[in-house]
Amino acid sequence: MSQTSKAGATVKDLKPTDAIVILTGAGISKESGLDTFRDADGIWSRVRIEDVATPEAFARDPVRVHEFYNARRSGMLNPNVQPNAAHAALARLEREWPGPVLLVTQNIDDLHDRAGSTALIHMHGEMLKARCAGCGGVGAWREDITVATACPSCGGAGGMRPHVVWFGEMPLEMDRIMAALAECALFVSIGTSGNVYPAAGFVQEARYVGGAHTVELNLEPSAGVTDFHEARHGPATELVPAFVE
Ligand code: BV8
Repeated sequence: MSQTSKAGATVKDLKPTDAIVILTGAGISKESGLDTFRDADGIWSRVRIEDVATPEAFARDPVRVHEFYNARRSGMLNPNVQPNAAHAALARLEREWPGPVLLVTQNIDDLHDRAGSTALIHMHGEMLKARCAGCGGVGAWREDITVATACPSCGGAGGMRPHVVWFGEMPLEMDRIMAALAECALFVSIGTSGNVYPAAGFVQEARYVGGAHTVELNLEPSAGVTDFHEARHGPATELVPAFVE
């Protein structure tokens, strides 16, 4: 990434020691074949959050919640689902930018990991990990989970769940994220509709606490587009490599 990005003067001149924080959402994985949530054909057009993505739903109907996540997990494991040019560009930025780069994703897929990003926080958890409600053990997980699945750590059955953050649950590593937002010089939000908090509030934290220059790269204006210094709209596989160059 040059001293000023492709956008030239509109993007603050960054010093090589400057820190960059990037937030991604479901839109960055769309061109890899994974559904978003709030687009017309999105996940929440087919199921209600209250039925499949809250602790109350899991307590009420664990079979239905397991079916929902088992279907999404097998979709993510489809060999046709591969990291795209936007994931690759962000991994390249981490390798090539001399200052700190932190990638915070709302996504529970492993496409950033497979693209090579390592300074990476999955704030809403990871689909390819499972957690035991009994002992709290977390481990890699690629098979279906059912109410009969026993925990590989404690042997208890019935408590295994996807290691994802449901609505009403605290996102992961929030202290580390807030500290990074308060220190960054550039905040870039990619492929998110800006509807889910606390992630949707990160731009304000970066801009007004961190003094960062803030950029939205999204297919269309997000709910928080007016919070950004600048916004570019189009597919992530075009916008992100151009921005990172
Ligand atoms: C919490 C994991 C507190 C599971 C998910 C104010 C402050 C704090 C909380 C709240 C608040 N107001 C309301 C809340 C509660 C709630 C919330 O935000 N509700 C919303 C609906 C109003 N928030 C929470 O519950 C959070 N927890 O606050 O805890 C707390 C405090 C103390 C103690 C305990 C708890 C937890 C939220 C996390 C929920 N889990 N997912 C799963 O994935 O199944 S959220 C879910 O939404 C996904 O993680 C997803 O990533 C996330 C955000 O969606 P997006 O990624 O933005 O996807 P979306 O479809 O919406 O948009 C896609 C965008 O991409 C679109 O703009 C589209 O135009 C664009 N696009 C499409 N194609 C492309 C593209 N862009 C570029 N290129 C393309 N090709």
